[in-house]
Amino acid sequence: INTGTYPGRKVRMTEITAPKSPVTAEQFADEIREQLKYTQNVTTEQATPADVYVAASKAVRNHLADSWFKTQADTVNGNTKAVGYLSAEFLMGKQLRNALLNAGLTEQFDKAVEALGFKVQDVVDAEYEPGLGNGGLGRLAACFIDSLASLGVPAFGYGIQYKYGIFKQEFDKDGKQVETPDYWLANEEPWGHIDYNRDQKVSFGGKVVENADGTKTWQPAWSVRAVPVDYLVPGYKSGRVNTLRLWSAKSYDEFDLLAFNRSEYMEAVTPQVKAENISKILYPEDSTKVGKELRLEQQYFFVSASLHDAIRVFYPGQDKPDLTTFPNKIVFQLNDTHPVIGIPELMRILIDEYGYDWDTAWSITTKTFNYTCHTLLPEALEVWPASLIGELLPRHLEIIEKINAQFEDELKSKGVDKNTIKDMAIYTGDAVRMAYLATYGGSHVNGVAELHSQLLKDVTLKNFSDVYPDKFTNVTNGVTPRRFVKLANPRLSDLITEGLGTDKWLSDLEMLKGLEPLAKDDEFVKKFAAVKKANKVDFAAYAKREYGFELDPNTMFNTMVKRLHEYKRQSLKILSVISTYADIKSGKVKAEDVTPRTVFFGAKAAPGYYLAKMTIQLINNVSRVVNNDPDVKGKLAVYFPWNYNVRLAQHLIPATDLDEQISQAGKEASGTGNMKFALNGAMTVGTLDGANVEIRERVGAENFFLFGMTVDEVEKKYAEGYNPASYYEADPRLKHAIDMVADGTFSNGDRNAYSPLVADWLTKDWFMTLADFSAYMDIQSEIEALYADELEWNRKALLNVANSGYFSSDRSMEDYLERIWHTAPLAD
Ligand code: F58
Repeated sequence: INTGTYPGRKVRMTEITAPKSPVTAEQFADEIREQLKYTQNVTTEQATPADVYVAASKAVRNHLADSWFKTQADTVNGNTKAVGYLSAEFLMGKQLRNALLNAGLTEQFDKAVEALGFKVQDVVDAEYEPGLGNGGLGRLAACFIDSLASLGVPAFGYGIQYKYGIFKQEFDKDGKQVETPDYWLANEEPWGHIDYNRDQKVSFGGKVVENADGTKTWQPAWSVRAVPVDYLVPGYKSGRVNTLRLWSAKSYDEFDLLAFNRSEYMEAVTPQVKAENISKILYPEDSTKVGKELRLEQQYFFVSASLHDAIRVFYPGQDKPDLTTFPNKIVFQLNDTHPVIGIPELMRILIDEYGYDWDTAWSITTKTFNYTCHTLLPEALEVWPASLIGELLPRHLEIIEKINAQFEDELKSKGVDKNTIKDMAIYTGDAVRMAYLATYGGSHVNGVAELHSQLLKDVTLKNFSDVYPDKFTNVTNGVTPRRFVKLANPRLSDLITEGLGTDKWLSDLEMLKGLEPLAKDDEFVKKFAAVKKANKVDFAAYAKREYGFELDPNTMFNTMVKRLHEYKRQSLKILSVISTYADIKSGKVKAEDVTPRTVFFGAKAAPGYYLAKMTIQLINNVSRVVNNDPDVKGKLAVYFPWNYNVRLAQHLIPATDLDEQISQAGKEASGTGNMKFALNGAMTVGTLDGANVEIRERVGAENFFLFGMTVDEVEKKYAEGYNPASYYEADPRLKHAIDMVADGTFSNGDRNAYSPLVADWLTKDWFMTLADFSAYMDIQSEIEALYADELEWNRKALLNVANSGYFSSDRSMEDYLERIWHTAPLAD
């Protein structure tokens, strides 16, 4: 039942109706047989687990079809505004288990597969994980569309179906990262439906001509065909199924006949190659600026197709729709700066394609868009050379210039001084600042955690916040409890349900608070401890099977998983591991005083990011040396499972005792791994950065291992002039650890192997790893003392679970609904 509050905090459906158990296991087995026979064209006897995977997936998809059609019809015909989530990345993870859960078919599937003579695990393993995102930003988009569907909010995710996702990571014999292409579509992919009949044309290049009546006509030089591939996004027990529409680029001209006739085969296929290149590859987050033209083409490609698609959906068959109502039909969220070209594109559509005047178009556009910023690093805010935009999108550059002129006038009329106006320019004459365009061109701007949003207002976008204070708001990130608790951690889910006496917490995660009294119940805490232990044993088996690792589940599992970046400070962790290794080996710490630990790293480095790749190499070689040293056996081990992805996260997070969130304060916008670990009963060692601040506030300072400088202390140190070498000299543990990296201990005696890394630490260390090292080492004794008391450790870990309900992406969505989108779930 939709509470109908508009706008409202309490938007969650009060009564959640589970889909009636739609089929029995026997019927579901028949449906799989049917799919095998008629769409896979194999008999059950001939079928492989991969065939069964495809057949079962299609059968599940069929179960969702009616709800999908109904949701679409209600979305278009109802009077509830929809949400369009524009994102260059959706890091979905595997689909089958999630779809089964939300379709209420999990048990039927398990039984049916066995009845057909297959192992469930083999069938589930046949799914290849789509990696259409780099990290946190892309995974967040996936959590958000899951939550929107689960809340019953009508929504479209719009993005790109890259042919190659994030690269596959391997390590060579020297421990270096090697990237290989991720061709995830090599086998049949049953989830995406390619809809050739709902295509859009997207054009590029050419010139703009002025007509006699003063209007402008863009005469593009070339076009590509954007074909949608639709993914169903089923809500959990909401009866709603939304759409994720990922665009694939196709050529209009299969090949150039003239060229082909001249037997110039390569030239003949050039147009096709050029067009299809657009959706060929996901950009790996990169510090270098290569291939930027293609990136802008990608951005415009999916945004233009999506805006036209929304008009098609909401004004079906209308040649002259009244687009002044567009912002009442759909509100678009710009997931970082990547889709910001949508602002001038909507202006162009309204003015050039539908004949609106500038002011009307501007009023529609600003009401339609909102912008989420995900970073604090100035270099990550996109700035496009005006020449590039001019070449690729000449009409858009004109529109951007005009937006900028209007903006300057507005600032002048508000009394903003000349220099500030210059600093705030959207268009500098040479470049276009996409974050500024988004801030001016949309209704709201938000950061992704309290601290981040505050820093956006105080630093990154200060001038804008001074002039438009009401635009700025915060929405703290969240994660979906369906994938990251229910699916990833079935044992903990069962225990939570037992403790609360209901499983309703899966759609109302604040209910976890009800576990708090149970933290006083030693018997319950012991059950909680047993869950963690069983998860660790499971992970050991998984790691053996997938990676050949020999793990000891009786050691503390200590994990640091995230993209490799200097600001995240994997260096701090590895230097501490080296220091501990040296202490155990030298006998400085007595063997009986050592808390046995297994340290896990998971991280991909951007292919062009030199120091990040060198850090990976160092970690791998520390792992090699430590794991082969009999002096530390049973006390310390280091593992770096390659190719960290959603699947590995789902296995490793539930098995982790201690999570590392150790970025330099003021650099991690939010983090979402931190939330997943807390929800799965890990303790966190972390700095006051991003959402760590809010996690600590909620779980209690006494249940969080805080260390390191604050944002203010960091700023002060930058201002004073930071000298990392002084920390190296002052702390003998640090000196010794760095010396070991420099003296060849982890490079078979080669003293040059890591010299760029060592030189950076000693002379630059921009993210102040060395300055926080002592505090980080000092907190380890606190961590180890608590870990020695198993019951107390688990009590605190349980309190982390009980108090992390706020970090559900359902709550994030409610905050967006209330503060930014001003819409609500569909009525039943
Ligand atoms: C991440 N950004 C933030 N960017 O770093 C993290 O703190 C936050 O929790 C998360 O967003 C969700 O808000 C992030 O993942 C990217 O991956 C970009 C992708 C495109 C290229 C530049 C990096």
